Order: sequence, then structure tokens, then C-alpha cells
Amino acid sequence: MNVAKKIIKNHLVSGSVEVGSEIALKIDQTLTQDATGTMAYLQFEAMNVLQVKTELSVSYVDHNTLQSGFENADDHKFLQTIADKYGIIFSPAGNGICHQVHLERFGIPGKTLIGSDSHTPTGGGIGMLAFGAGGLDVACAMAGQPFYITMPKIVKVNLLGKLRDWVSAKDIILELLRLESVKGGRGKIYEFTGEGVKTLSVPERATITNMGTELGATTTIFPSDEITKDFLKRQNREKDWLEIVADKDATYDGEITIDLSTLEPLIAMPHMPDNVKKVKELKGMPVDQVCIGSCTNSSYTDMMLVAEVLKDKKINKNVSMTISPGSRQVFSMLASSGKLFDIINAGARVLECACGPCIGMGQAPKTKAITLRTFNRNFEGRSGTKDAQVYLCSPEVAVATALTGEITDPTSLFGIKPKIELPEHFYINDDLFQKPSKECEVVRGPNIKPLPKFEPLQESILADIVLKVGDNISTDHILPAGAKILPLRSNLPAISEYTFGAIDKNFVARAKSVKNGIIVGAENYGQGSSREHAALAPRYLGIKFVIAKSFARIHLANLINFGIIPLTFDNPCDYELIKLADKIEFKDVKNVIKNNKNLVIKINDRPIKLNYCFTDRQKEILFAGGLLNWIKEAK
Ligand code: MIC
Ligand code: SF4
Repeated sequence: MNVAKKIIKNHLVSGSVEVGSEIALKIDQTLTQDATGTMAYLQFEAMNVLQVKTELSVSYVDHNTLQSGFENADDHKFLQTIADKYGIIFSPAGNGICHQVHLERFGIPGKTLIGSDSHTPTGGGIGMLAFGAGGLDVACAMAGQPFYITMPKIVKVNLLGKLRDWVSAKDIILELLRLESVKGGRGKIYEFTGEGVKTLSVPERATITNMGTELGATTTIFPSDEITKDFLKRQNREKDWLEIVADKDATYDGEITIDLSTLEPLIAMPHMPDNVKKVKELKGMPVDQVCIGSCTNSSYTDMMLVAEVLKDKKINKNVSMTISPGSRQVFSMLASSGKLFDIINAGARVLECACGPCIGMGQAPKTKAITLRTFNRNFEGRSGTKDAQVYLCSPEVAVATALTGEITDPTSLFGIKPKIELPEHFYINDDLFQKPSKECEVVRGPNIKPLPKFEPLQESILADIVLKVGDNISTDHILPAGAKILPLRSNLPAISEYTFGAIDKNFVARAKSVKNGIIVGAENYGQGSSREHAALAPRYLGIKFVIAKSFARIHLANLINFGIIPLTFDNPCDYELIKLADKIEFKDVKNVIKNNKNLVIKINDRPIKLNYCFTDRQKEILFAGGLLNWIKEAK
């Protein structure tokens, strides 16, 4: 067996491990972050469970840390008190980005983890089977329910050779994105094997598993080997180590080979993480901003390398450079080693350990800026500046560029790369995590609005097309993030006013003007983040169906969880036949879906066949009007 299958087998609650069939997995650990956590905990509360039933659940505050009004602080207090009440560890603002902190202090090889954040697969860097999910799925896992996924293909990524100086783990995942694209990973787990794996440290592996999310993959995973053991030992957690490696005769559903020794520094161009070019092809392009950090590249080794390169140098005067260490552990060690001095002295702006610019929480660049970021996403407008051009690269490329002021291949600028070893002992201060007393009163400020109630599915529905969009629509397009909108995550009526705002300013008014709405999408609809608000807000505005050529995994699950019916075109060319304001009648839709009958709609008398593939459980959820209703009905 391969690594992924071993962990799946150990956690299988129901289903068979045949590709394409639904499986239910026992979940050992959960994590939430503040932007998705408020909704997840409101939903958990509605389940009337006394305490979380997982082995470990952690609530992190890392996204909404700019407090320009009372909203974020209200949410943080709510999260702190609800964690205290229900037996959840609370990691307050300033402790760091959930994925980095979880890897350092809580992740355990061989365990399952789901998180209400799409980059939860970062845990695959230490051999966890870790999935991003909607908040409601995480709430269900905290209530002791299994996590349902479609059994993915397990693809072997065979890494050969060794990276050359100044080429990094980021270049490996950018290469995989170049090969596979942002939709290539749908329905797949990528499992890394081969000699090259032994040359990669845990932080490097975590960079790869983190950004594996951008492939649209179900998850990504490395084996848990001696390197994993060594990392955990340095984190004083050797007891958490368990060896999980693929059997010699392990089989896979596909294979990709990457020879690390042939890779060069790579860069993803605007506005998609798979728009990958060689750095040297863009050499000389002037740059306005460089941001180093995010859950992809904010580890101790990343930050120490940047500090080492900046020592006794000055950042180019036309570049604004920011540094956000991934965790308080990393930040403390930068400070105690004196390396922070080199970063400050070179002219960088040091931000707190949080998502920050990655999610548009500050540091929006200037108009039409060229900004180089070590992050994982460069969707249009995500930086907070609509016409900014965001490029994604490694810390090596970013720091070289910050010094010269133009896109620079570090292999041409520097000599031998400084060797950054992992510290013998990482600095540990677990007192900064708040252990639950289980006796607390939950505090709810005025920003915390009650959950909406949704109607069960009607027998027949007459609905209007209120939006038609193209390929690769991300959840950032559906419901943008950023400093202005993120504080409204616990306030559905307010946040839904921003739905599709960046694409069509009239969408909200149009959706409200009809009783039932339909959105038409193309390929890979809903890629990107796990934010369930991208399903919740449309549902709140009356959307009942999304018809697309194909869907991204987490968003598809979120649509079902909130009672929106996802349908696909039997013939993708039929996409062309539908236009805004068309009316569609779904006759007897409940009965059709219940009995797996053909679903054929008519547009101007032309029949269009739509496909769906729901398990009995999913059908019941849709009929009930969403997962929460279904759970309540079942009680
Ligand atoms: C992101 O990177 O887009 C986020 C913000 O972390 C999201 C979660 C969210 O929208 O709150 C994600 O990746 O799931
Ligand atoms: Fe935070 Fe960015 Fe990572 Fe999302 S991708 S968790 S916003 S650092």
C-alpha cells in the first residue's frame, strides 16, 4: 500500500476504497481560523453537542488581525470564549498562521486532520492526511461525525535528484502546477516518493503540500520518515513520530516524475498560480513590492535565509518589502538569534505573524503595481488592488529581487547559497496556547449575527439565470476577502452584499429581484479557498442551482451543505446556449434526483441535459435545504 491508502484504511468508517466511490473517514484533529471559524462554531453550537469529540481541535486567529473597527476584535473574543467552553485549544492573534503553527506544535504523522481552510494539506509535510473543508464539515467532525470525500486517485510524484543552489521547494510545486494546472489535481491525492524526498526537510515538504492545494487536489502527502522524526525531535515531540512509508510494492493510480537537479527558479505570473515561467524569462522587470511570508513560505529556514541574504545590504529604494514570520516560534528565534536586526536594517517592514498581505489584510500595493510574493495565490484583486500584478515565487527569488528592484534570478546574483540548518532545538513556548477551562460563557458582540434558516427543497422550481461566468472562477471572485469585507464573516446579511462584487456590481440586486436564482459557471467553478461564505451568501440571496462544466471539490461540498444544487452540463457546448435572464423550470426536481432520473431543462424549447451525482446522504441534505437542517431532522 502507499502512504495515503494506509492512513485512509486506518480511518475508514464506511465505503470502499475504490476510486470514485464515497468514503467516510474518522477525523482525529480539526483546525479552524478566524475568518471561517466564527461560522463553523455557530454551526457547531447549533448541533447541541457538549464538548468536541476529536482527539484535538485548535482554533487559530491569524486572518482578521487588522482591527480598524470593533468587528474583528468581537469575533476574536467570541472564538476565545467558545473554544474555552467546548474543549478547544485557542491560539490568539499574534501566535502565527494556523498551518505553520499546527505543523510545528500539533500535527502528528498518520493522523487525519480537517481544517476550515483550504491549505490544511500543509500537514501532509509530516505525513498527516490533511484536508481543507467548509466550516460546517469541520463542525461536524468536532461533533464526532466522519468526513465524507470521494475516494481520489493516488498519484505518485517521483522526485529524483537534488535541488541546485538557489532553487527551492517552491520551485518544485510551481513546476507541478506548470505540468498539471490549477484543475489537474481534482479527484487526486499527490503522494511524494523517490530519492529526492530524502533531500527535503519538513519545512520544504510543507511548502509543497501547502501549495498542492492550488492544483485543486484532494490533498498532498509525504511519507513520515527519519527526516520527519528529526524535525519532531527538534520540536521536542519525538514521541509523536510514527513511521509511515509506502510499501516497496505499493501501487498508484498514476505517476509523474520530476528531476530536481534540472529545475530552475520559477515564477507564477498574474493571475493564476499555474501561469508559470522561468524567472530568467522575466529578468529585469521593475518591481514595486516584495512580500515574504504566508503559510507557504514563512518557516524558520525561509526567514533565516532571507535574513542571511539581507545582512549588510539595502533593499532597493523603489521596493516596499514586507516580512511576516509564520509563527511566534519563528519570530522569537529570528529575534533571539539577532537575525531580525539584519532584516530591519536592510529596510524591510516587519509585520506580525499572520496571513496579512496574502489575504489583502493590509499592504495593498499601489495602482498597477508589480508585486512579488512568496505566497500561494495571485487571483485578480486578492491583494486589495484590482489592477495590481501579483507574481508568486520563492523567498530566494523574492529577496534577490528586493535588493535589485527588478525580477532577478538568484543563481545569477549570488555565489554559493548559505546553508541554513534546522536549529537543534526550536524555541518552544506552549504557554501561549490557551487550554480550555470548559466553563466559560460565550461572548457575542454585535458583529455576530445568528445563523439564517433555509427552506427545504421544493418539488418544482422556476428559476432565473442571474449570472454567467467563465472558467476557473475562484471563491475570491465569488466572495472577495480583504480588509474591508473579511470583518463581516460572522454577519451573513452584511457580507452577502459583496457577492460577486468584483465581477458584476449588479449581481446582488439582480439575485434579490427574483425568487430563485441560477448561476452558470464553466470549468473548475469555485476553485481556491474553503470559505463556505461563497456558498452561504449566494444561498442567502436566493440561489438554488449552480450549473457548470465542472466544480472544485471543497466548493462543491459547500454548495451541497447549504442546499444549493450543483449540476453539470452533459454536453459542455450547451454552456453557450444559456444566457442571462433565461428562465428555467425544474419540474418535479426532487423526484427526479431522488430516483436518479434524467434531468433535462429547456431553453427556448431546446432540451439541455444536466448531470448530477449525489449519494443518498447528499440527496437527503439537499432535500432538507442543507446539512444543518438535515442533522436537526435526524435528531
Ligand atoms: C485563503 O487563502 O483564501 C483563505 C483566506 O485562507 C481561505 C479561507 C477563507 O476564505 O477564510 C482558504 O484558503 O480556505
Ligand atoms: Fe492565510 Fe494566505 Fe495561507 Fe490563506 S493562503 S491561510 S490567507 S497565509
